[in-house]
Amino acid sequence: MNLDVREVAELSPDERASLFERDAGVADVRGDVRDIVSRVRTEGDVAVREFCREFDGVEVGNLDVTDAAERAYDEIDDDVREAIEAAAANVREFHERQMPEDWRESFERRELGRRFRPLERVGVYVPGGTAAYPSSVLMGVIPAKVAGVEHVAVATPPAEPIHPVTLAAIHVAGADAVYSVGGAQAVSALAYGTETVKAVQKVVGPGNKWVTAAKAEVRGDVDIDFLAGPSEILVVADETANPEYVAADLVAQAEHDPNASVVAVTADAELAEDVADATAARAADAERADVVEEALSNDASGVLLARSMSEAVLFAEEYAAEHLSIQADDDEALLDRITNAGSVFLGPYTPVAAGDYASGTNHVLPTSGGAKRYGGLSVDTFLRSSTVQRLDEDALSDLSPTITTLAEAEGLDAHAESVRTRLGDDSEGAGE
Ligand code: HSO
Ligand code: ZN
Repeated sequence: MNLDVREVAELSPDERASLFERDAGVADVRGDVRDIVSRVRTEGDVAVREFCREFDGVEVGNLDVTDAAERAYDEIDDDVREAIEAAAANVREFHERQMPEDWRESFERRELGRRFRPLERVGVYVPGGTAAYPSSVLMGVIPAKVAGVEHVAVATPPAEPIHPVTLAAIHVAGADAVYSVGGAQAVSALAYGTETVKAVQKVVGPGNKWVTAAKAEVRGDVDIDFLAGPSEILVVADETANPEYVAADLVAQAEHDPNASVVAVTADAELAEDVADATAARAADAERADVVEEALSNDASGVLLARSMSEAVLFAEEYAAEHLSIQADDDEALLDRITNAGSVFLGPYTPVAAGDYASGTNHVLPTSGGAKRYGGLSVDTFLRSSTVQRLDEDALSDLSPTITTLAEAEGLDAHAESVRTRLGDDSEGAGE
């Protein structure tokens, strides 16, 4: 394949829309997904089995395959088991650091605080399909367990057998139930429950366009994390970047999905040409060359030349990448100017693959520009907070004029009365 370098300043409105309003095909499948979700909701296991047959070509025996996880752990190769354990330890450590503590403090005479409690039941979707995703098991299950969620269920597509490394990761991460179901039908089963699948309060995890559309569909009936669609990377590079490293990172994320969006932007014309050439060469050599080349040729991918690093920064802000890699001399200064990014990778020795698997940060991240509005999966995803307060008589009398005045301004006298009755005070609000 050939990759053309395009100039940021010359992008047409359509090209800009493809780059900045990425939806990875989710809108196209919303209608079909609505039918799948509602059939699973009304028909339960029967519909789940039928969709497994239709979409995965698998006649599932047991939908509940929880017991298989421990067996797989014992059976896989030692080096893979050790890699899972090592990655899991780093993910656990990073997420333990995120755990907030309950607190109570005095604000003058008011005692106020905040406490955090885990959700009780959550479902983690783990993609299957053309690749196995044991790493996504760790990224979904471990933060939930660190947060203290009692019942963490995993749903993953019903290959026969389910990839043993995925099952082993489920065991290491400590999931409580495993279901052999994928796609929109899995999201619906987790959201509404079936005879076999226990309904959860929140469905999290990445997925293809069907999974992502299904999460959008069930949102409201259950909570979801956010829409985490096919992978994206934006590399912001300057003339000091190694074009081979940039190309390697683009091809790595491109191999996930034909709908992946992989972009490099630089103000250096020579680097742009070198990245385009290196990317095309690596794509041709890639084991998953078909997927990589399709991802590279989609309208949301490309190598872009900016007129200055400031224009590259503006581009990055607008693109709001799932993964932002900064391969530039003054990477920290560039980072200071960029707010919109799911996860940031600084410097030449920090490939996105490090965060995908092993450094400890989470790889379930906002795609399609979601990074403008929210961050990736974390322990917070699995916690809800309550505020707590206690006032004594003096504290309530301090507040009384403010409460009663505002209550009266809102025409809600019973609110004011609930204060007055405690203070033996029958006066009107402070304004009177
Ligand atoms: N880059 C993907 C995560 C992943 N990579 C899993 C390899 N395995 C989305 O962040
Ligand atoms: Zn990846």
